[in-house]
Amino acid sequence: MKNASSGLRKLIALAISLITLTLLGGCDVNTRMSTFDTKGPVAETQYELFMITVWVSTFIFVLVGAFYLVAMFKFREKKNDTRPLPTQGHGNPLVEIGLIGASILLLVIIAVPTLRAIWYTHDIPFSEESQLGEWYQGDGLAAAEEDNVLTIRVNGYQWWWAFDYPQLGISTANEMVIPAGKVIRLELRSKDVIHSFWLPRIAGKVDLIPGRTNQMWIQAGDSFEAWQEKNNATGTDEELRAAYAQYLQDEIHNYYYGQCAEYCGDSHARMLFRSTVVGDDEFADWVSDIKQGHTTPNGMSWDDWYSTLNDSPETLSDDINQGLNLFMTRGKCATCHAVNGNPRALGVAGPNLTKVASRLSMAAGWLNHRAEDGSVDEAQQYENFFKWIKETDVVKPGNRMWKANGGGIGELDELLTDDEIRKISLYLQTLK
Ligand code: HEC
Ligand SMILES: [Cu+2]
Repeated sequence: MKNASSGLRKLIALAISLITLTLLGGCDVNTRMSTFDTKGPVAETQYELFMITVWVSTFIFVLVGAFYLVAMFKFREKKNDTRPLPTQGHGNPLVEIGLIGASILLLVIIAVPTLRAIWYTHDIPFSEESQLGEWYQGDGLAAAEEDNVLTIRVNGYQWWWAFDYPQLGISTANEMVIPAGKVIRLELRSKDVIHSFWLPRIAGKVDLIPGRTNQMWIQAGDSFEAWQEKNNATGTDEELRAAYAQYLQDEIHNYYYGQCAEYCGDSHARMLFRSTVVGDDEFADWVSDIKQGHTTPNGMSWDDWYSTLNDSPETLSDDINQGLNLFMTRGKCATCHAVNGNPRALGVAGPNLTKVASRLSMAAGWLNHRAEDGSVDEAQQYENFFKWIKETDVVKPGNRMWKANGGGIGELDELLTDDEIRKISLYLQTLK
């Protein structure tokens, strides 16, 4: 009986070890949201701090484990053991004070770099190269802002993100476009409950708290100086600049994955976001595209389009014009969504849809239509738009497009036919 149960116990222990090993095999440090594969000084500082803590903890673990094992083997009861209990070393002042001292020392070893990292990631470093006047060649920059770094206001909503660029007069949603290698200041606010901004490979995490403005800074990739130092780069200034530009191009320009990291209600797990890191010129082009917004599908002025809609709507009979019509009228879309250029689409309760068709995901990163080569998969995008409008509550339970305080599209089933949803989706696909 005794033998059978100890055999069973061994079997269970073996099974647990095997399952654990198999599960650990699933851990991959090179995933798209890995904190081990850092791309910038903030995430790197946080990674280094993490590793210090890991080493200190490992040291304690090994030491305590070793004492434990020695005690276990040396003093274990043997067959026909007649030895008395070993002497009990309870309350030895030397040992106790020594252990307290050692604990304090280890905590200090962790505390000093922790405090340094907190200050470092909070205070925006001075960087001449990052001043807007130095690198931003696009439009809309006030002279007073030339000495400042780019500021982005991150607004958390249940369950999506608005990114405002106040110095440039633009807003976007869910996909934050930023220039590579520049220090950027983030102002973090929430419109409802507490959220948390986490862009693992670049920086994380700072909470967005209602009624409060938090601040952090990020930088995708190293600064020129830091890059030079790390690579011991030598050469003429021109060569160095070219090599640095190449580094940004090859290693930093990319599409990064982020996530709300503070439980915030029904669809918290579906509150993702993305960040596209681009070069200075591409960034300036993007800003001017957003500023300019969209024209009417048939190239009329917006005033003409609206008077045609009034006087002879039958002339706006193709799918795209009808899609726009539905977007502005029965679909109620423009009450919550803004589309730059369109003077009557000014809603603010939902994401700004300017250039929404150029984004590689939608519904705060939950529906993906990024093809493998990094371009928009248009067939998938159409499907995503359609599904989102048709059954937004299924895609993201509880979301505020479906269930607003009055005015949501929850009853849309009766309002729009599948054919009308098709037209709206086709119209949305023109917003690129
Ligand atoms: C009551 C306000 C409201 C109305 C009306 C509304 N929306 Fe939305 N919409 C939202 C909100 C809020 C979100 C963000 C939902 C989320 O991701 O949690 C959203 C998200 C979207 C998105 C995804 C945008 C992105 O960047 O991920 C699209 C596209 C969209 N809506 C299209 C429409 C269309 C088309 C209509 C009309 C049929 C419409 N919306 C009507 C509030 C609204
Ligand atoms: Cu959230």
